[in-house]
Amino acid sequence: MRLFSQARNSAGWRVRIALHLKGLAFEYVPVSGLPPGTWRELNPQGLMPALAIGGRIVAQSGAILELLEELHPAPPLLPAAPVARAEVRAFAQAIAADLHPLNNNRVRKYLAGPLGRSPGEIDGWYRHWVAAGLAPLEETLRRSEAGGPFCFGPRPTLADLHLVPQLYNCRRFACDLAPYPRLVAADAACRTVPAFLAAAPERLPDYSGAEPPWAG
Ligand SMILES: N[C@@H](CCC(=O)N[C@@H](CS)C(=O)NCC(=O)O)C(=O)O
Repeated sequence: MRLFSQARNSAGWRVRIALHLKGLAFEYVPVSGLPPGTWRELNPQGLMPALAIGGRIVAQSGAILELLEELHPAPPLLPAAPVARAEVRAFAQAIAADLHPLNNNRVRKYLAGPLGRSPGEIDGWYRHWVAAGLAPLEETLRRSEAGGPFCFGPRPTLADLHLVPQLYNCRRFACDLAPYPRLVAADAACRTVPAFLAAAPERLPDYSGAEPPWAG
């Protein structure tokens, strides 16, 4: 398998964690190192990540994560009980489908470029959507009977795979995470897991160390 991505690509980071948790060998291919035009040729969706597997290319981190779970069910990224599985998926999708798309790079570039918004306005946009996204997730975990130390119980799930890159991004943009102690605690628990540490951006050849390392 080859994973096409970038060091700080949040969606690709989710997949890297899953690959490491499941102990799967893969080649990491930084998209920035590909010859011009190659990336769109390989992946018509044009966003990162994409996984090359069996001579085909799979886009979308959610699709890749499901594929990995189907091909390599152990260790599982979801709990066993159907409703508990749905709760974990709901948490992950709130980040992947609702929060992350509003704050990713191409949206911020469009706000800055064609829409001519100032850095302060774009920071305000970012923080508005982070607060709108994270507050319900904090409340979800506060109410959950699954407990910690991870989002949903004693083992990392898809929820943690989505949370870690999202909080990293929030810290990059100096968001106040104090209102989300349960989310911050789950992120801290992930830093004790070798697979999460192995998947950290600073472990990758295309990382340029502007921020403090995640795996520290
Ligand atoms: N829904 C997609 C999101 C992918 C996505 O937004 N990737 C961003 C980086 S996290 C990207 O490729 N950005 C490059 C660009 O906007 O040109 C997924 O989960 O894979």
